[in-house]
Order: sequence, then C-alpha cells, then structure tokens
Amino acid sequence: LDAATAPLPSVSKSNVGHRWSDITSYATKKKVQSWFQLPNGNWELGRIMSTSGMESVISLPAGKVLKVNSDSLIPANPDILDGVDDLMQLSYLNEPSVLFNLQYRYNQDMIYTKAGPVLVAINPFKKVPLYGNNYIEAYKNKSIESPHVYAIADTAIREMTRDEVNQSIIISGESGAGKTETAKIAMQYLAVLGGGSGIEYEILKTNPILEAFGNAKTLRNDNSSRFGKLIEIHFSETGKISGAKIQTFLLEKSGPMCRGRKSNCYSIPGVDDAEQFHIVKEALDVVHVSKEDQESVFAMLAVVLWLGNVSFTMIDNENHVEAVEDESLINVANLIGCNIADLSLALSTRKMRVGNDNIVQKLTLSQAIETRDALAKSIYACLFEWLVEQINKSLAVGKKLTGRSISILDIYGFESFDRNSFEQFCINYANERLQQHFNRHLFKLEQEEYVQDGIDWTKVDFDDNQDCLHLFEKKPLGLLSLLNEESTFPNGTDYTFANKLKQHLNSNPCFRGEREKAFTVSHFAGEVTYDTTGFLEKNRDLLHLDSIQLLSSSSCHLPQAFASNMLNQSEKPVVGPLHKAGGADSQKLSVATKFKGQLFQLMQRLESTTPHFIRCIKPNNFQSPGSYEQGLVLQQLRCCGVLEVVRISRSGFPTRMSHQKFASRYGFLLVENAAEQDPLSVSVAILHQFNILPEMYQVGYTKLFFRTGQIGVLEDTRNNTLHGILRVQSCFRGYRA
Ligand code: AOV
Ligand code: MG
Repeated sequence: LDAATAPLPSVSKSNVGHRWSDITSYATKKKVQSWFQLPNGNWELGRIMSTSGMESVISLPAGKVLKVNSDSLIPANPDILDGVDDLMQLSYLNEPSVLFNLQYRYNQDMIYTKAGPVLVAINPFKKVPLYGNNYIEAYKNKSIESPHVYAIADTAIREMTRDEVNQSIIISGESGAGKTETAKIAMQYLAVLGGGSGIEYEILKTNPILEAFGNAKTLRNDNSSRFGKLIEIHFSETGKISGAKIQTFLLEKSGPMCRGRKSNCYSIPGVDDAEQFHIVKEALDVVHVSKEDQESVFAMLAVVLWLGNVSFTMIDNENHVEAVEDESLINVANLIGCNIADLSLALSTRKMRVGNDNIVQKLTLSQAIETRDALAKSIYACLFEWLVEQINKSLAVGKKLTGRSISILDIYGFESFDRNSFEQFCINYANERLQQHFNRHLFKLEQEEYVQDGIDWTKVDFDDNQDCLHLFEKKPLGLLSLLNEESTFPNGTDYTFANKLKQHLNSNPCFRGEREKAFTVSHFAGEVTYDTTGFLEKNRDLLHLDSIQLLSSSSCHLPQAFASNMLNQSEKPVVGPLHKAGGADSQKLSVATKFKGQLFQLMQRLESTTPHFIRCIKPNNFQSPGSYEQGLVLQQLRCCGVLEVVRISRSGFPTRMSHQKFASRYGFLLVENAAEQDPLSVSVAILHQFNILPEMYQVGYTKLFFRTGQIGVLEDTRNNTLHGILRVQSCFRGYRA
C-alpha cells in the first residue's frame, strides 16, 4: 500500500504523461512495466528490475537485460487496460501507450478506437467483417457498443432528432487513410436508418459518379479524391431522408487529367474498367442524367483526351506555331461542335487590343501548349461542376429541404511532399481552418461536462492555431493577399512574389523565407516548405476569351453551358473579343480568393452544426493489410492532433467513474468497514485513505473526476492486494493439507 500513498507527480498542462523519474520510488517497489525505445525508433515493453540513481535495469521480452537511463523509460499501463476502446481510459497517456493500444486492437481487426470525443479509424486495407445490415441493426439497437463509424452516425441521427440541430460528421486524415471509404460507410448507415423514400438509393449512387470523374490514382492512393466534398443529407420530421445537396471544393484538375492523359498508367490491379464504366452509367441513370446528356459527357471527356494529342508546327523563325490538322484536331472540333479553322485559331493566336487598335497575336509553342492545356482543364472542371449540378437537381427534386440535416465532410488531409506547390498550399490552408474548428469545439465540449456535473473548473485556455491562420488571411499583408496582389501585376512573377513574402512576413513566427523562390509555413501539423513556381499562373487560372468564345460558338449544349458558366465566374464579365495588352483576360476571381470564399462558407455551415469527428490513419505506405508502422502512425497522430485532444482533455479530469462503480471497485481496500455507507461516502473514504491529493480529483454530482494516472495507482494497489489475498489463501490451503 505504501506504493499507492507515495507522493504523486504534479500534473502540469504541458505534461505529456509521467516521466519515469517522477515516480521512481513507486517504480522500484513494484516491477511495473515500462516502455523502452529501441534504436530503430520502435517501442518495446520491458519490466524494470531495479533502479539506482539515474540508472535502471530493465528486462525486455526476448530475455535481454539492459541498463538504461531512467529518464528514457516511459511508464506503461496495467494489463487490464490493454486494448481499451477509448484512449481516455489509459492511466498513463503517452505516445508508446497510445501506439500500443491502437496496434493491439488493429491486430484483432478492431480498427476503430475512441480518443475521447474523436473516433480514430485505422485503414485495414482489406475487407473487415464489421459492416452490413446485421451490424447496422446492432448499432441501431445499441446491442454493440464498440467504437464504429455506425455509432458516430447513430449518435448524429439521435442528436439531430433530440435537439433539432443540424449535425456534421467531419472526416480527416492523410491521403489514402480511408476518408472516402469512411464517408461511404457513414452514408450507408444513414441510408438504412433514413431509407424508405427511395432517395437514399440516389444518394449512394453519387459516390461512383463523383469518384469516376474526380478521383485519380496517385502515388499514395489508387483511388485518391482530388476534390473536397460536403454532402448534406436532409431528413423529414419522421426521420426519413428527404433530399440531399453536394458541395465540392477545389478540384485539382491537372491531377486527374494528367493522369488520364500522360501517365501511361492504364490499369490498376483488381479494377475492371468495363465493369466500373457500366456502374457509372447506371448511376448516371439513377440520378436522372438523360442518355443524351450522358453521350455529351463522354464526348467532353474525349475532347479532354484528344486535346492532349493536338500538336503544333513552327510557321516562322520567331517560334510562332499553328495547330497540326490531324485526327486529334479534327476529332476535338467535331466533338465540341465547332469549325476546325476556329479551333485552330483559338489554339494558336490571341486577339489583343493595343491602344485603339485590334491586333491578332500569333502564339509561340509554349504559349500554344499553355492555351491548349488551359482549355482542356477548364472543360474538365466545367464538366465536373455540371455533373454535381445535375446530381443536386435530382436529389432535391420537388423536395423541400427541412433544416434537419447531417452533413458529411470528406476533405483532403494535410499534405507534405518533397515538393509542395499551390495545391498543397490551398489544401493545407483549408486544414488549418478545419483544425481550428476541431480545437475550439472539442475544448468547449470537454469543459461543458465539468460544468454540468458541478465541479470546480477554471477555464483552461487553449493555445490555438490562430497565428498561422493570420499568416494566411491577414489583409493586406498576409499570404493570400500578397499572392492576389502579385497575381494582378502584369509583371509579377513567382520570383517577385517570393521576394514580397520575405520582405513583409519574415517577422511572423509562422513564416520563414527560404532560398530561391521557396518559403516555409509552420502549420499546426508541422512545417511545410512551398516552392512558389507556378503559384501566380495557377492562382490566376486564366482561360483566354478566345477559348471561351470558341465554346460558345459550339452547336452542342454542354460546351455552350460551359462557356456561359466561365463567363459568369468572372467578377466583371468582359464583353467583346478584346484583351488588354499583356494577355490578361476578364477580371476573374483568383483561385485563392474563390477557395477562401468557399472555405468561409463551409466553416459557417459547420459552425451551425453539432460536429462529430473521425480521424483516419494510414498504418503503412504500401496499401497493404496487416502492417502497422509505429513511426508512421505516430506521425499522423501528432499531425492531426489526436494526442493533443486527449492531452487537452487530460489537463482536466479525463477519468470519470460513477460514485457507485468507484465504491464497489475499491471499497474492499478500506481499512475501516464501510459496507453500510452510501457510495459517495465510501468513495470519499477511499480517497482519504489513499491520500489522493485534493487537486488530483473532483467530486461531481454523479461522478468522480480524476487526473491522469490516478486510477492506475489505485488499480495497481487493488491488483496487488487481490494477489496477496490469493497467495495467503493458497498458503493457507497448503498448511491445511
Ligand atoms: P482517402 O479518401 O483518405 O484518400 P480512401 O478512402 O480512398 O482514402 O481509402 C484508400 C483505400 O483504402 C480504399 O480504396 C480501400 O482499398 C482501403 N480502405 C479504406 N478504408 C477501408 C475500410 N474501412 N475497409 C476496407 N478497406 C478500406 V485521398 O482521397 O487520396 O486523401 O485525396
Ligand atoms: Mg478520398
């Protein structure tokens, strides 16, 4: 018992968990397990044999005995906590304990674990027997309680019905971590529980369509989403799905297109293209895209592909070119429904106004290629938007949206590659915003529970990522403003942009100028270095009016619709064929501005919902089942702030036990018989007997709230006492025999 009454380490806000040296006296008396980090970075569970001064002797599983610095040891949890389904239940919260707990579960196909209010999902990269109607039924009836996407979706439905507040399920994680699959699993649950009107079937069918047009194979994921998606599913008062609305964000158009056109990758093992094509066509039927429109859709895809084959020949010695009139050019013209000559001109010349004169400028090879690719990208982006619009029309037909909705957000996670460009810049900015939402919300919720149970609670402020957001959003001297400003300068280049950033932002702690044209941002999830090459061009995303006019001259309705869509996106549509010298076109909103606008709108919508967070984790980089790389998992847990959340929660009183449960579990340890007393009195007597310091716990109306590690100490004492009793009993039996 003396171990349990030994002085306990103080818990500071920043305390990651207990360092071994804090509880040396406890450690030496009990051969408690501890984590030891091997040279390869992995953690192994050892048992401490002895400790003297700063040195400890530990024995590792393979029979190895090591003398190590005591400070390098991190306490492990008692065995009863192996594989707990909520990380909050760990007495010692530290990285190895969390990693071990998740791995322990993962090895048994328990891929879901709670981290306090957050669901952690580890990608199994294989079919796991956790889904389907039987499971859905079981979660609905609450006959299964283990963490699951279904359980999250169920809570969302219940809270929506109970509180009449819109809900959101926010899914994040790295590329390939399983966000899109998780979103589909959540949709499946909602479709079954809210099914009946038939619209649920349409909603499920939007997935193959959006994936076919908006996903691409990348190095990290064979089926990587190149857009962010929010699907808002509406329910009627009787709990039936009444309609839905999809909003997409920032389609990375060069991605899927280049992969389709130039990747030389035409097949993926296990994927039958013909079958997938059939599924997509069926899905288009379901969401009421007519056969005729479907033909047009595939024609537009063919345009994008054929455009990639259009080539140019030199026509003078100033590098000017004209398009080669071959099969590709003819096919593009036919499919768009325009003249071959018009197409040829649109690709190789540009109409300009210089002073009062209208002139036609011939394009150089690189300008022509740029124009051709810009046209292909715009057609592709318009096609995607058009499809989303058709889907939305179908999902909302004749149905009044009720205001009772569950939104599912499937967005790209933080990306940090060897080379990071404009796309990563936007994606990471979006994640920074989402992270802020995450922090603020979880922190608030946590504190509300304390208030509800009436415990003393001084509000803890959380050091959020506002500084980094400021770096992006501040006007006029923030990353986005400076980018937009430079994009409007005719003489602005990536180089001048990078220099401006360094000039104005170097004093910002989240910013660091790098050599050449690069800069580094300290994101919530870590530092990312961006290469500004192509930033201005991608931000301007200009499509020359010649191309837009070409499309509007088309005899087919899709290209015409695209052209008017492109003109509508301009802030001040420029009428007439003429351009300012320098080649700038209509005053189009920059990509960054548009993206920021969408993001603000998204945040506003999420802000009015009760959020449920799911963090997806990728256990290895090979998309292979059964392999769990501790380092990789740890990096993601750190990145997406899972440990942070548990840690924040633990700076409060993360362990909760009802008076009743506490009294019955530890009451027998009392020296004085307390059998007659009520649970609260028994609980208080236990706390006193074990000298649990007043700052280590709080007594609420219904529960006891404990700081990190408190239950672990009591639990060990309980186990040792039970062990002692057993030993005495067996000795006694031996004596009698
Ligand atoms: P992502 O959405 O997070 O990546 P996906 O949801 O596309 O990742 O998952 C990648 C792959 O992992 C899927 O194609 C499945 O093969 C597998 N997978 C994921 N979750 C499960 C699951 N619960 N059960 C079985 N297999 C699963 V990206 O879109 O690239 O960020 O932009
Ligand atoms: Mg995805």
